[in-house]
Amino acid sequence: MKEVCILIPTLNEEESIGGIIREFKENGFEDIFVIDGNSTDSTREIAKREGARVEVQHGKGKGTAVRHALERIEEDIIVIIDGDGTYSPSEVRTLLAPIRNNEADHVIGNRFGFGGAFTLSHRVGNWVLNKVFGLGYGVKLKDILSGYRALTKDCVREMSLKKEGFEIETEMVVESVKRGIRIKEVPIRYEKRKGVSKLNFVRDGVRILYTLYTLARIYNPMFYFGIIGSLFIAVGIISGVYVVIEWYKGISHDLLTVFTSLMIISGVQFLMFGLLGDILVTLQKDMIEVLRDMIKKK
Ligand SMILES: Nc1nc2c(ncn2[C@@H]2O[C@H](COP(=O)(O)OP(=O)(O)OP(=O)(O)O)[C@@H](O)[C@H]2O)c(=O)[nH]1
Ligand SMILES: [Mg+2]
Repeated sequence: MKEVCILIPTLNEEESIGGIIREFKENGFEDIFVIDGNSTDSTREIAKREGARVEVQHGKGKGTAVRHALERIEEDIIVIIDGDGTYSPSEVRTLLAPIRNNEADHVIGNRFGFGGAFTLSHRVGNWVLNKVFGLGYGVKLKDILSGYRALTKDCVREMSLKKEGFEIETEMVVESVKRGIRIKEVPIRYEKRKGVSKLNFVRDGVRILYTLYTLARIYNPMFYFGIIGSLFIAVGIISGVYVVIEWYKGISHDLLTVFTSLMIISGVQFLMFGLLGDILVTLQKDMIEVLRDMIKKK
């Protein structure tokens, strides 16, 4: 199947990479591209021996590696799969089906579909990040961070990807939503990883959360400014309640009263900024629709 390229980012995955490549080949997928992050074990040697095209990435991080590889792939469909043995190559047709049936351009393997080998912290962390995504972008998905997905080359070309680390999946999903690319989730199995994890639960979790937040600035200004505004107002309410309680006891806090007013006024201003941003975004979307219609009519 020449029109599909299987892309595998790897960093010290000698325990699993050979088996993954073999299984894809057994399923009829010959075009396999391993993008390696300067592994110090025998990942690259094994991948070459099994007949994959192997390149060493520029720079550092999974995101940098994936972006580097995407620029080099010419095939119409790209399947991205982690090289740690957690995903099953035999399920690749499940991911390709919605693209082939013209139902979607970006298919995500949903690890929660069949339960999945998650630790409690990873399950909770993923749940929180998927919920924040739903709130910020208005699209309900169950597994935005999955390491097994299929995309058309056309939709990859439309995306503007910049992230260097584990935020790359988040950026791909956000870019898809922003550009109206059709996303579909399909249930897949998820096994326990072989080898050592490269993910730092807290550091990478915070980075992904921050990415979700910052990328919403232009797409959903009310979400972006609303969070800051609500925080200001919450602090203002807490200090305000304290000031009033103390005032009833006969103690007045002048400075804290000024601080409370400032917090509430600033909070309301942030909310208004969000509202204004929302109006601008809506107007811009309407304008784009009108321009699209005009181009179609010509
Ligand atoms: N090329 C490249 N690949 C990387 C890099 N960091 C991680 N990877 C690969 O990206 C895939 C996902 O990394 P994992 O460590 O499994 O991260 P994860 O799946 O989010 O976390 P776990 O649930 O602990 O497995 C694996 O195939 C890694 O080898 C990197 O800097 N460069
Ligand atoms: Mg993994």
